[in-house]
Amino acid sequence: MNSEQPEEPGRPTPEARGTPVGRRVLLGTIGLGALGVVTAPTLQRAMEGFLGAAAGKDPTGLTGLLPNGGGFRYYSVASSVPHRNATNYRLTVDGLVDRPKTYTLDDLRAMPQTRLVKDVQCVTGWRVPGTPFEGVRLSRLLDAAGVRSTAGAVRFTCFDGTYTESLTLDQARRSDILVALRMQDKNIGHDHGGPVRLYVAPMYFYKSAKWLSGITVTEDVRPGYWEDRGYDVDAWVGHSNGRDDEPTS
Ligand SMILES: Nc1nc2c(c(=O)[nH]1)N[C@H]1C(S)=C(S)[C@@H](COP(=O)(O)O)O[C@H]1N2
Ligand SMILES: [Mo]
Repeated sequence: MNSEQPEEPGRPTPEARGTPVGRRVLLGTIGLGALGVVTAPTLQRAMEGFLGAAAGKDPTGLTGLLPNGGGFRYYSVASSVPHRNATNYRLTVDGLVDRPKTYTLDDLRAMPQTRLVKDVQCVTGWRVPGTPFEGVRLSRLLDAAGVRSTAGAVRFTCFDGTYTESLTLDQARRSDILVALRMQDKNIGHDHGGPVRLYVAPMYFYKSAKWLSGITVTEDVRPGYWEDRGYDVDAWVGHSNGRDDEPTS
């Protein structure tokens, strides 16, 4: 069942603007990759399908009230993701840098950690208030690598083999963007993208790539996974993807 409910909407704009583009059409556009939720709670999805049908979309945040393990939905566009731990996790920083480097989990843990507590907001409407994230500032890793003057963007790759994200270099240097090791004051577990995920605090949660394995400094922004499917590259909460509501924090 629930075949009309993609894990993420394929293209936000038509729905956000009320154009009657059917989800079946969107699913056809997205293809099989988007269907691969690994351990999504079936009941939750069924209820979301029900509520989604009743509420149209989910501007009310009704589905956010469903029991789903701390308010988070589990999202993965890959059907299976290998597990990585302190022994075999690696993060590579390369591209237009003077000093490419590969970090182990212990390397990252040994660096100064920054803790931020803000609302998490998915572009589909669900929100988890006051969620702590902790990790190494992305800007610190970029500085350590020595970004070249020709660089203009940063591209992120993931060990799920599928998901990608990107930021402009100016965005990437913000102090509220972390290479996160902890979430909700625990080491990030596999389902939430552990052991290391990106955390882009000021943007919708799809920017926060899970299972982060590569940071490549590039000349230009290349749209990421969801951005190839219609979402904004500059995903500022409240100011993008056809939404004009303000974030609560
Ligand atoms: N590698 C990877 N990162 C990803 C995604 C994904 O499918 N794969 N989904 C994104 C989306 S749309 C959201 S809302 C969040 C969900 O994070 P969570 O599973 O920890 O709730 O991860 C983002 N990062
Ligand atoms: Mo999302």
